[in-house]
Amino acid sequence: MFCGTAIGMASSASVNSTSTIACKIALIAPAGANLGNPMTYLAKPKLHHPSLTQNKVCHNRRDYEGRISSLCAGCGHDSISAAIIQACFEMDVEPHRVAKLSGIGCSSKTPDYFLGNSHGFNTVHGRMPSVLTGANLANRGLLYLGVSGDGDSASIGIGQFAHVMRRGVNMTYIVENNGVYGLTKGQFSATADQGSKSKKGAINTDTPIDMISLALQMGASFVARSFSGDKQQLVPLIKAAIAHQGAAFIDVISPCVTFNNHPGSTKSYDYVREHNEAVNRVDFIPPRAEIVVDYAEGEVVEVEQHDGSVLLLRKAHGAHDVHDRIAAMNYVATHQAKGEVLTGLLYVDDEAVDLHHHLNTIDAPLFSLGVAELCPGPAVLAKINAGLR
Ligand SMILES: Cc1ncc(C[n+]2csc(CCOP(=O)(O)OP(=O)(O)O)c2C)c(N)n1
Ligand SMILES: [Mg+2]
Repeated sequence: MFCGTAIGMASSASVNSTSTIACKIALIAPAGANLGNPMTYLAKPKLHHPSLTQNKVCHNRRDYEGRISSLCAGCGHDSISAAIIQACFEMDVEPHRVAKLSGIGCSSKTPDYFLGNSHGFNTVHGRMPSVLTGANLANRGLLYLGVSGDGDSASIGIGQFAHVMRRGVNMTYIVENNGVYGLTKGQFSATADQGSKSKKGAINTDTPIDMISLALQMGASFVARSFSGDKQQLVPLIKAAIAHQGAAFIDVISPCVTFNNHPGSTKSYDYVREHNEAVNRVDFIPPRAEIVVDYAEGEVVEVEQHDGSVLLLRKAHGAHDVHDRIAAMNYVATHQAKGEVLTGLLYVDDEAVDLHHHLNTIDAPLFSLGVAELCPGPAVLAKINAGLR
């Protein structure tokens, strides 16, 4: 079902072709490249410094990279890719155990720029959640990473977004939120704040959709917001979301340097830096690792997840309880009314169960089942039919 590269991104041109494009591509191909399948992208050299450290599954950080990004220099989405790479390297994730899925948009292109050795599926615009749900039901043995944009998830894909959250699909769902349709030249998206200005000066009159509030309302069991420019906050949040056994959602404000990084935008680097209200800082402690705390007790809350991992929350504001869904919704709404961007872990249900639990599905991935398990025989079938008469 999956292939190592996202569908639609690999070139199918032939080197035997006399076309100028193919010849040019062949000229820039690195030594050792497979010239039977010339590339329309720049390949990263495979070489890396010998002193690069390896993690517990014998990979160095570069093994978690993908192709060279074709996004604009300074794009927040590239920082999110770097955070995903760091989180997966530090968590000793085996790349072949990850399935990364996306929709359409600059944000949805990014799975090509990280985890090049993982499974990838670039779906139709806004339809990633249903493909992810199907893949997850077929094979629960993989780690599912859904990557999407505010247009992909809050406009065309909003129905799919709502249902994947309420079903509790075990996944990490990241929205790279820039408030615009970056790929199609900067139209306001549904997350653009009312009254915010486009690059050309138009004012957005529509009420915004807040993805965090929607995810909380729809039943997501891990909800966080972060900023692409704050790796210190984002990396542990991604790790915690990956370890979470349920629907984990992270809304990452990710400025679009080309279409939405001007005064009047509420998704620009300057605006988010000035209005970032971090509710807590998360330290992620993997299962069985020793917990070492170097700050005052009382400011720290421990949250143990199903897999034994522990989240140490250093609270910036004593009042917020991350286990209280309703309080989180109020907290987000109150800060939003003040024009502040609330970041950090906002809600977690450490007892969360996922869609497989609700449906009581078999533990084994479907591909591993043989005829005996899939076809119980005529006697069982007759009994089922009799029960329906
Ligand atoms: C069915 C369909 N409708 C519209 C489009 C045009 N389109 C391509 S990307 C996009 C919006 C992407 O916005 P977002 O998800 O925010 O991604 P960004 O580029 O901002 O990262 C649109 C409307 C499309 N590709 N397919
Ligand atoms: Mg966008």
